[in-house]
Amino acid sequence: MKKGIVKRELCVLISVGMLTSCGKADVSTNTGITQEVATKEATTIEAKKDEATTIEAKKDEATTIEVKTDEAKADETTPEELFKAFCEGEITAEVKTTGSEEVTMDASFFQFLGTPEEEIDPNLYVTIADPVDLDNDGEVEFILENEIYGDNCFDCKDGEVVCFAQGEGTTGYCFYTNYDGANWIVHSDSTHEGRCTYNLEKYDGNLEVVDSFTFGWEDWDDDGNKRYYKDAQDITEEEFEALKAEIVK
Ligand SMILES: [Ca+2]
Repeated sequence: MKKGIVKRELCVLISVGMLTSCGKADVSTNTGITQEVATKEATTIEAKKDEATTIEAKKDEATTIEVKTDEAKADETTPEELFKAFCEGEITAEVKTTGSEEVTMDASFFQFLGTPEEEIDPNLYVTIADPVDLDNDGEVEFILENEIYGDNCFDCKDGEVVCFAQGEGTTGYCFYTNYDGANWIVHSDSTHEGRCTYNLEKYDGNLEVVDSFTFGWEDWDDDGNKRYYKDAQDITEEEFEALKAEIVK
């Protein structure tokens, strides 16, 4: 009997113990859930913070991209588009001079195709010639031809139009020629008494003159007794004629 009572008591104790332990388990589980929720919330807040930071970063990135797009637009304007914009008066051209002052050229100075015939001034009327790599850098330059002054030469790149050579009238008629494997800009004065000169300049892609020479003849007394020269050297008439034939084609 005693054993039976002991067993029952043990059973009760075990049951109570289980209940108690169960109760404890519930409490601890609830606490665990609460902690878990708190942790999750914290994680969510952290994630949202990260997200906000990411959005801010993306905004910055977008601004950077926008700025870069504007820059790219300027860079991506093709030489043809730049020259067209100049001819249509949308942008001005910088005139390359030997001085330090800034000189600009406005296409409204010129007369283009479509000018009424009665308004045409031969000093101002220009025609658009085929583009040529005038500075020997592999990219073409653009030319406006005038009957009296000769060529106006434009380099169009990096969002800018630069007029680097132009005619100065009959004492400096401007044209280009291919000589000795390169293109050269020529200024000539060949229609006056007493002298005839050809001044050649070879440009590089930075519009710097990398080579130049002058040749011609002088006859200041106009007595038919000409002195032929190339730079400081005297040359023969035949040498002059041969050189001229190579330059003026
Ligand atoms: Ca070129």
